Parts: sequence; C-alpha cells; structure tokens
Amino acid sequence: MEAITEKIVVKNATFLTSAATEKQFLRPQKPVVAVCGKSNVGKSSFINMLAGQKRLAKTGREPGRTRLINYFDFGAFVLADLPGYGFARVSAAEKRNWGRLLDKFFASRENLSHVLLLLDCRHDPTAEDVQMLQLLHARAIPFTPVLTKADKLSRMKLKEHVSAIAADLYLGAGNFIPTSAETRRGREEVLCRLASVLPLSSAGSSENIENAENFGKERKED
Ligand SMILES: Nc1nc2c(ncn2[C@@H]2O[C@H](COP(=O)(O)OP(=O)(O)O)[C@@H](O)[C@H]2O)c(=O)[nH]1
Ligand SMILES: [Mg+2]
Repeated sequence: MEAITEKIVVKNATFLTSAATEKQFLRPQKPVVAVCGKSNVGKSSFINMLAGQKRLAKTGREPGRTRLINYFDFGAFVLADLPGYGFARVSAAEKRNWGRLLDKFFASRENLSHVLLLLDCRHDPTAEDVQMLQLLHARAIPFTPVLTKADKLSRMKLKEHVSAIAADLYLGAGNFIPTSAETRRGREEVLCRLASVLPLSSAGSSENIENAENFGKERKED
C-alpha cells in the first residue's frame, strides 16, 4: 500500500536572533522545533544540512562555546538551536546557567511543538543525554531521536548501534532517524517526520509542504 507522505520544503532558511535570557525567547506564530544534543554531536552540521546551506549555523572548533539559543526561520517552522551540553571545559557556574536557561525554555513552551534530540550514532548515550530525555518526558514534550554521523559506520554496525542506543534509552529503534551531514542522508525523513508532527495547517504554511516523492526510494536503499 502506498501512503502519501508529505514533507516540509525548506527554501531559504535565515538566522533570526539569539536569546541569552528568558526575556529574549521568541514566541513566533509558527511552531518551534528545538534541536538539542551534546557538544560536538554534529548539531550545527545537521542544521546546515536541513537548511541546505553551508554556513547558516556555525560549525565550531570550540565546541560548547555558544551559550545562546539561536533561532532560525525555516519557513514552515522556527528552529531553535539549543546550547550543546556536556562540554568538559565549561565551569560549574556556566553549566548552571545553561541548565537554568534550558529549564526555562522547556517550561515556557507555548509553541514548542517538537524537539529533535541528536545523538552520535557511534557512542552510547551519556548521563546528560538521559537527563535531557527525562526532561522531555517530564514535560511531555514530543521529540524525535536523530542519530548523527551515520556515514562513519557500516550498514551492519549502524544497525547494531541503533538497537543498542534504543535499548539504552528504552525507546523503539524504529523511532530513530539516522542522518549524515556528509551524505545528506536522513534529510528527507526528518522533513517528513516534521510534516507529520507539526501543526502546520493552523500556521497557513501549505506552500511549504509537498509530497515526498524521493522518500520511498531513500528508504529502500537503507
Ligand atoms: N563524518 C561526519 N562528520 C560530521 C557530521 N556531522 C558533523 N561532523 C563533524 O563533527 C564535528 C562537530 O560538528 P558540529 O556540527 O560543529 O557539532 P556541534 O558542536 O554539535 O554543533 C565537526 O568536525 C564536523 O565536521 C557527519 O554527519 N559526518
Ligand atoms: Mg555547534
């Protein structure tokens, strides 16, 4: 049976603003999709891949230096790039500030529709990944676990790792979307997932939706 799959089309994503405090949080009319994960997980690369741009989000040699929430307009939704966590060289005070900012972000979530939780497909989830997951569960925030750097593992290894990571987090392996910023793998699947979970009709953004013709093909090649 052929189901019609819709996906979000990202045409021209732009940087909107940064927020360092709760006061500066954006409350746009569009749904907000937050992207989070530990430093160096490939968050900036993933955002650039979704945008189809090279330098929308800065990929850094200094992981974890960005302590701000960066907002981008992706057309159908606003993407909030949350500060990466788990950066070893950050002071305790900085970590506390980060924690507070994030707590407030998730607490004042009028239009936070979805979270993409990024995990490196090569590694076991860290205590901080688990904490993040618990935060999402506690606040009943819908999320999709996204695996980064899938190009770094063979097909067999990737399958093994997805199962192990899923079991570790008590999640179904089928929920995970493997992605690669190098090969753009998973881009379509993430945009399809977002089309199915975001309240887009109310945002009047039908021009940002189209049928995902290549989606099936991409899946078959997996
Ligand atoms: N091979 C590979 N490397 C990646 C991928 N995504 C990110 N990287 C590399 O991982 C490092 C951290 O990426 P970055 O996007 O800055 O991570 P962030 O700290 O989470 O924003 C950089 O050296 C990237 O080139 C990927 O999909 N495949
Ligand atoms: Mg980054």
